[in-house]
Amino acid sequence: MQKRKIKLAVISDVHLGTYGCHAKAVNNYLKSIEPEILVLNGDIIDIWQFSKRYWPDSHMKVVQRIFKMMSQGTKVYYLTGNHDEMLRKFTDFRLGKLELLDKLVLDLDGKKAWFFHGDVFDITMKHSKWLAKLGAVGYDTLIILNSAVNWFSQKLGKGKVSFSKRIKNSVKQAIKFIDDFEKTATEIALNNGYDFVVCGHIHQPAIRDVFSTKGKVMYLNSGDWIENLTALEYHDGKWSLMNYKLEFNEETSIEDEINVKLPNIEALYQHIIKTAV
Ligand SMILES: [Mn+2]
Repeated sequence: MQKRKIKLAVISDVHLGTYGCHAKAVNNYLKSIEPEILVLNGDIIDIWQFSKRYWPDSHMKVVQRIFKMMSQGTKVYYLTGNHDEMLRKFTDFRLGKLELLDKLVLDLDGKKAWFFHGDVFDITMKHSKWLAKLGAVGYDTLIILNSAVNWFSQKLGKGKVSFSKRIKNSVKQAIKFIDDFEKTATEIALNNGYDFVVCGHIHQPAIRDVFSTKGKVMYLNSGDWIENLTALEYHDGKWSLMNYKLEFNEETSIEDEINVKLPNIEALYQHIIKTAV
């Protein structure tokens, strides 16, 4: 199988470092593409649940794969989510082809695309829907507000406000949450004149046109790599949803292995001694 050259790929909610993560599938998918731009739209490494005890080779390979893609020319934007919010301290960090941000606006063939994870809506939807609706409140303000609410919530011993926790409560609640999420995202996007709004967070892959009196916006969600195994792709002026379960099978193979073996300690020692002279 040949690698596909595409303009842009978006993945989110990989949750590396958790048992639910389908890291091998992520690897297979990333191996199959050669994008100019890769957007990692939040919750890539699950730092909330991260433990030193669970970090298999397949998870390490995803990280190495992304670095390999960068070395081959792919520009990578890592947009932080709630499960990797610790990285928000380093927002605007840049290293070679890697950029760490909490939102991204790209010009795609003359159209404005707005990318962000989406957890900032958790609070606004629950506590003050009007706040998000105002649209006047900047995205950065929402992030600060979110961290503040989570901080208080933890101090009160209630834990963080988590979508996955809520979805377990009831299906009806989950459907309402997804609906509210999509409405909030599209309303703000319309108010700001974006053509595309691209989120993750709710683990619900989607590509849909939304119309209102203010105009039209396309709502996109890259889904997740826990259950749906999906990604968004943009190429030749068109968006598409990649569904791993439909497009890959056991026979799909792309030759491009990465070896995660670390050098043995003796070899490493010799190397350090040698270069020191
Ligand atoms: Mn999330």
